[in-house]
Amino acid sequence: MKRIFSGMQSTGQLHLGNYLGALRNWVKLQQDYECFYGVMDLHAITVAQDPKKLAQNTREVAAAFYAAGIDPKRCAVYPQSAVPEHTYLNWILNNHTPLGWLNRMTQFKEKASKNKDQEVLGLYAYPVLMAADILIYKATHVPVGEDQKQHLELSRDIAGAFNRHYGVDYFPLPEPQIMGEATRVMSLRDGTKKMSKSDESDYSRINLTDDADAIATKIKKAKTDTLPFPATLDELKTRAEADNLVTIYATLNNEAKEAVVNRFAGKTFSEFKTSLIEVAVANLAPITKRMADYMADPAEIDRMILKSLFRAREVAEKNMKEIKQIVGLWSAD
Ligand code: AQP
Repeated sequence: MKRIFSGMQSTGQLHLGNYLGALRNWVKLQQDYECFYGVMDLHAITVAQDPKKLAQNTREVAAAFYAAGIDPKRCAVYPQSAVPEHTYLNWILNNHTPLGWLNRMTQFKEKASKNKDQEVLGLYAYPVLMAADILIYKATHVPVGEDQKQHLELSRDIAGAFNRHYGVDYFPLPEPQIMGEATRVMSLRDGTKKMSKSDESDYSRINLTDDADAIATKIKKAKTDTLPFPATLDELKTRAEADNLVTIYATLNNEAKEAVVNRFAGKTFSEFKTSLIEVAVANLAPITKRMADYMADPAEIDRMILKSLFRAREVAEKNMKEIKQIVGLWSAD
C-alpha cells in the first residue's frame, strides 16, 4: 500500500485554509493509503511559542484532525516530538543539504523579514526537518497546500542526494499531492496574502473553532471590491478577493467555480455573502461541535493519541535502524 505523510504545525487554531487546502483531502486519502498525520510541534517552535499553551495547541490540532474525520484506527495521529527519529534523521539529512538550496526557500525569507528576532537557525533549517518528517516513514505521497510545494521539492532533492551519496535506492522521492480548487485560500482582509494562523487579524481567517455568529461576522466583513459580482470566470480571475470567496464557496459546496459565478452574476455581493455564510456554517458547524466535545476532555485526546502513536514509532524505529546501517553509525545489534 502506498504511504502518506503530512502534518500541521501547532502554532494556533487551524483555519479554513488548513481545512480546504489539506485536512479535507487527508480525510479522503485515508481510504486508499496508509497515512501518518503529524502535529508538528517541533516546527511550531521555530517561531516563539508560549510554553503554557503549546501542548494544549497540540491537543487542539489533534482534535481538529479527529473532528474533521481522520480515523485514528486507520491513521497514525501523533505529535512530532513524540517520535524522536524525526530529529535524528534531520541531523543526518543536514549533511546532504547544500546551503544554496536553503537560501532559495521563500518561506524563510517571508517569515524572517517580518521580524528580525525570527532569523534563527531553526527557521532556516525548517525544510530539512520537514524532509526528515516525510522520509523517516519512506512516504511516497505528501498532500499539502500550494504554499508547501517548494519545501516538498526540496525534500525530493534531499532524498535524491542521500541515495546518490550512499549509492542506495533507499528513500522514495515523495510526490506532492496538491488537490482540489482551494490549494491556496487567501486572507479575508487581503486577497493577495494567504490565510494564515499567525496573521495578527482574527478577521483574516475563519478558525475551525469559530461558531456560526463569528463565521457570519467575518464573512460579512470580508473585503470585496466596489464592482458588481463578476459575470464570467475570466473576470473573476482579475479580482483577487472575489475569486477567493468564490473558491471557498465552490469548494465547500463541492461544485465548480463557474457554476457559482453563473448563479450570482448580476446579484450583489451582499446576496452572495448571505449564501456563503449558510454554506460555510452548514459545513463547519459539525466540525466545530465535535472539536468542542473533544476539547472538553483533553485526557481523552491524549488517550486517542497514545492509541495510534505506536504505529508511527514502529515504522520510524525500523527505518532508523536501516538508515544507521547505510550511514555506518555504531549499533550493537
Ligand atoms: N491558506 C492556505 N490555503 C491552503 N492550504 C493551506 N495550508 C496552510 N495555509 C493554507 C496548508 O495546511 C497545511 C498545514 O500547514 P501548517 O500549519 O503546517 O503551516 P503553514 O502552511 O505555515 O500554515 P499557516 O496557517 O500559515 O501557519 P503559520 O501562520 O503558523 O505559518 C499545509 O499542507 C499547508 O499547505
